[in-house]
Amino acid sequence: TCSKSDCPKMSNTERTFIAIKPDGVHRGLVGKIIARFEERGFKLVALKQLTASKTHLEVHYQDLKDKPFFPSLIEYMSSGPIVAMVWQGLDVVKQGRAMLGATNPLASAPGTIRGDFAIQTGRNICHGSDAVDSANREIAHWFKQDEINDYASPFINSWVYE
Ligand code: IDP
Ligand code: MG
Repeated sequence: TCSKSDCPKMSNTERTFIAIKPDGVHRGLVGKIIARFEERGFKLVALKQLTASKTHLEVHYQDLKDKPFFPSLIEYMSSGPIVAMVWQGLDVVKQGRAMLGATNPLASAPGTIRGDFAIQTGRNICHGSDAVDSANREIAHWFKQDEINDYASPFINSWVYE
């Protein structure tokens, strides 16, 4: 037996909210971004395309409402369709952030999504939750309970985790 923090079998139920922003959709990067999470071994448990309302985005980005870029951020994020996803797996919140790269693509390492596909912060193509608490809040904000698929994946359980 092991405790949640050191036991992959017990802690691989962590979930994060990942979104492909309107620029990522327009630029045809949906497949490439999904592929990185699939190839890593994370499990896709929810996915939909939607154009988000400004009100919905103002709640999503509530912590940034006093920033000077907030109005342009809401404009950008509501300008076209977003692909919203929930990915599940061991340490997926932190790993997802690492796979995305830094907020400013110019500071993102090659090999990260932003480091490979983006240049400016205001067009950084993807979103990822920054902590387990915010992930849970964001998942509940973007998905209804019955849009999340709680399915067993024996292949992942045996061949991604030991
Ligand atoms: P994150 O997306 O890496 O978590 P946050 O600081 O939470 O970064 O900011 C949310 C989003 O707001 C960023 O991904 C980016 O699209 C936008 N943003 C953040 N800082 C700036 C800025 O200085 N100028 C323009 N847009 C910004
Ligand atoms: Mg953030």
